[in-house]
Amino acid sequence: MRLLITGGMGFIGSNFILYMMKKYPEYHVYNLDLLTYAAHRDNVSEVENLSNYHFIQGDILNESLLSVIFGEGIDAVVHFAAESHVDRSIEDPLRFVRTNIQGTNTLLKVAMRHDVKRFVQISTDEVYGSLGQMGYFTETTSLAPNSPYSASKAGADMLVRAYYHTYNFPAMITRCSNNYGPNQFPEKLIPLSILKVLNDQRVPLYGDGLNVRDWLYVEDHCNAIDLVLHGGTPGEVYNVGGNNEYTNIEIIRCILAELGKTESLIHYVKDRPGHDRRYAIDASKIRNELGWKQSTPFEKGIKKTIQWYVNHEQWLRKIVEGSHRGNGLDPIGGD
Ligand code: NAD
Ligand code: TDX
Repeated sequence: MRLLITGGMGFIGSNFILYMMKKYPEYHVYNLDLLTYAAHRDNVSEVENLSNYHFIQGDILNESLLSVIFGEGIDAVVHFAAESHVDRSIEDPLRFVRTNIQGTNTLLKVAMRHDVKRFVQISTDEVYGSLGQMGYFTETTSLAPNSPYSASKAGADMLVRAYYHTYNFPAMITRCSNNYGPNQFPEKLIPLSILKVLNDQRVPLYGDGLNVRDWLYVEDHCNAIDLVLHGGTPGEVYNVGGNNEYTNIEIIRCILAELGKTESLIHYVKDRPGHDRRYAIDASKIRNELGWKQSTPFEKGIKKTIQWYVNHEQWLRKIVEGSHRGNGLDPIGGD
């Protein structure tokens, strides 16, 4: 199998590469990543010298570069590359339209031209909008995105759907809840809070701190993607979620307690505009049809995650210094 992974230097993509190369040592993995601010070269250092790992620095919008990569005989694509942070999307929606919508279309177009056999679009529960206190998102819940980020992901999902229906292109979509674990860029709630607390700085808590997210350990997400890649049905959507609903203040309190710090570090700040109140996923379809199950309880996953950041001070320092994307790169094909 020759597998193209886009966005493999980011958080989930890098965890997926490590997971796949361990589980399927015979696969050839091609990692196409633009190396934006969210990428970290150390994320895949474990595999970078393997002869079946190939890194290409480049843009998913670069059609000629994509043609060269697909010309290598790519069988399947797992598409992670995206602008992924809601707060940044509020500042600069167009960047999200460009990467997430236009980029996905370019990738689909070239993948189809090269007769790719499987395509997995990594989407998000945020495309469904916001829940009240009750209920869960299912695969048939209407899309109602509320941020420029989730709108751009919904746009990409609609293109994937259209390529399946119009051209019979064998694409599938996964929609996952909030991930946490190693390699997550410290702009997202959990790594940001860990970083702040480790430095005795205050943690910004938006609004009343009672918004709810459904947290999933990243390795459990990787396992779900693996199942969809190999056993999913083209044209189908699969929700993936942890059944780990916590308010944001509960998450921050947990991190403070684990690191032995007091609640004086909690800093209530102005709410995020359009802030979704609650996300919660019904994952019964992927459990029943593909046999997926979550294996990391939140209590265990959060401890492992905090310990990872404590042990990877160098990884964090590179981000602070701005050297995390590496130096002296030799981009292939330009972008
Ligand atoms: P991330 O921001 O950590 O990583 C994104 C990666 O994509 C980076 O390495 C970046 O350099 C790369 N990239 C960005 N623009 C690119 C372009 N034009 N061409 C090539 N590469 C480009 O993101 P993440 O948190 O790992 O999320 C990965 C995917 O999973 C995204 O599609 C996101 O929408 C989705 N998702 C994330 C979560 C979550 O909790 N983080 C939950 C559900 C779904
Ligand atoms: O400093 C903060 N303070 C705070 O209270 C930050 C960064 C966030 N928050 C709140 C906002 C959310 O209610 O914490 C919650 C989680 O925020 P994020 O980590 O920014 O994640 P979220 O907006 O829920 O989106 C994430 O999950 C779905 C990812 O960033 C998306 O890529 C994914 O699709």
